[in-house]
Amino acid sequence: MDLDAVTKQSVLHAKPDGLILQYGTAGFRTKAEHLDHVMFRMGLLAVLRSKQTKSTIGVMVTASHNPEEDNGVKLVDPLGEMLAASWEEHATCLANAEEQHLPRVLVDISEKAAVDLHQDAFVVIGRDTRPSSERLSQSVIDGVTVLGGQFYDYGLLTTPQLHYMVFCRNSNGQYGKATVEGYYQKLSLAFVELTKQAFCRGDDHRTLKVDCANGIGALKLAEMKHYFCPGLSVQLFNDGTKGKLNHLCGADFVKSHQKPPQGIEMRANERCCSFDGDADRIVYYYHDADGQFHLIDGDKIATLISSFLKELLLEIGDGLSLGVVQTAYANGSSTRYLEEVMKVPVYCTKTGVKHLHHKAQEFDIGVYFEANGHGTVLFSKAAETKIKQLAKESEDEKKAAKMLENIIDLFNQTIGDAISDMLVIEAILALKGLTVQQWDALYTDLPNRQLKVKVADRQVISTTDAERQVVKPPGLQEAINDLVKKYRLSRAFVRPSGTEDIVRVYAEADSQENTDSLAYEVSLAVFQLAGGIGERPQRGF
Ligand code: NG1
Ligand code: ZN
Repeated sequence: MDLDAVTKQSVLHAKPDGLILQYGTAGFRTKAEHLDHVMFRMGLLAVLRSKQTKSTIGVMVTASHNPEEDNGVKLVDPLGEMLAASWEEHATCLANAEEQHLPRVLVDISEKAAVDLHQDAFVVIGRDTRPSSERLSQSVIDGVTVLGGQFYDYGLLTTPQLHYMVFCRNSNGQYGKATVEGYYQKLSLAFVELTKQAFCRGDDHRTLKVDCANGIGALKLAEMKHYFCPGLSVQLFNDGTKGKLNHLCGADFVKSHQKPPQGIEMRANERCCSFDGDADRIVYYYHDADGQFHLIDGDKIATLISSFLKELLLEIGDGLSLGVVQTAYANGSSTRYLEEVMKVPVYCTKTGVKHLHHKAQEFDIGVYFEANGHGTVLFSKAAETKIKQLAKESEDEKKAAKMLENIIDLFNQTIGDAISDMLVIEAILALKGLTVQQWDALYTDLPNRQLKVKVADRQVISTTDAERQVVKPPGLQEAINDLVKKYRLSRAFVRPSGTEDIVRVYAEADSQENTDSLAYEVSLAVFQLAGGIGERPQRGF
């Protein structure tokens, strides 16, 4: 390591005094103007991680569903997975080191992680469409080059595409070709194969309206959509030509406000979906004939997908295990439906896809989705081999096994991917001949509400039991228990956000009115018992 060169370059990417940032559930995320030094340093860290793992490492510059003025960065590990937990700590140390300590921290990390400094390093970089992203990804490149790493800059990519590229490069092309064209081809080939039967039945031409959050998803879908024709035609809205990224549109807006995005024309019973700003989340929705809005979130997506997979597994009768992984934000009705009606085992983990991802890896086939629409399906290597080598005795078995093979190719096995999830959902709806209303009618969501409370220090709250119970500050859980008891079918929990400086409150109950009251009362309890600041929570939204 040429530490003198690092020191010299680092001055050009100086850390603002006193700024402390944490590598959280989604990497570093804050206002773009505070991130230049973090980007440079993540370039340095990616080189060390690459040397240590002797693999290609990814760096993605994005702040996903956050406002356009924000930005963020996360590292992608060799198998296209989130960065290992021990390296999150290294990332935090490196990002917060004062200028003069930077060389020492780099040496420390190299020693602690037993990095072979003679090893070559290769880093691939992707970025979203934020105005700040291009400059910030250049700072990543400065970090990579000053430590002698090689790099390839993919430029504009969705987050899942970058994960895909990393995995392709580290699997010698076995997972696919590490190009955007390779990604399009892999997914669309699997989609066309999977839907052949549905579309040759002459079913009506299918149209889907997609709100792209004015983000990268629009550019990539526009390039890709001709591959789906004639089976599926997608119409893009909020494609970034006019509106602002994630502003009054996108998956996060639709999910949290439970209303349609601006900028999309919806007719009664038309199937619509929204991506988030980096295209790793998707939610569906429609207006019924009475003009009522219906949201189909990650929980209902997981239900549709797992029920289809369960049918295929029954057909091939092979005893592969299937499990669904959710978080505490999953609607109570979805958990009940999965467990009691579908008889599928359901597990709850802490918020953040890395937790869901790890749990899902325990099954032959692990379906994981956050309620906000981030998720995918993981097939273990053993399951994949079994499906491919199965002695197929009947035509039906053959058909089911072939479909499973296509589904394996269609799902991004590295991380939730709005494009690949959309294609799987569209394929299932077409094959099953399901309308969006029929899908929605699988179960009825319990009314729910999410609120945010500002407190002086959100870390005063600590939780257990997959974030469903508060252990600190004293008295808060008891207060929540008492409030929950006042309502029917009710549930509530609070947790400090990993991405914003707030505490999140979630409530569910038998009616929207009761849910809103419960959410308000719990917010007030947080405000009073956990050091609320600013305006007190108000009733009514
Ligand atoms: P936080 O801010 O920790 O709640 C949010 C989402 C997560 C996850 C991350 C990463 C909710 C309630 N939380 O985390 O599910 O997606 O952002 O983007 O949706
Ligand atoms: Zn995202």
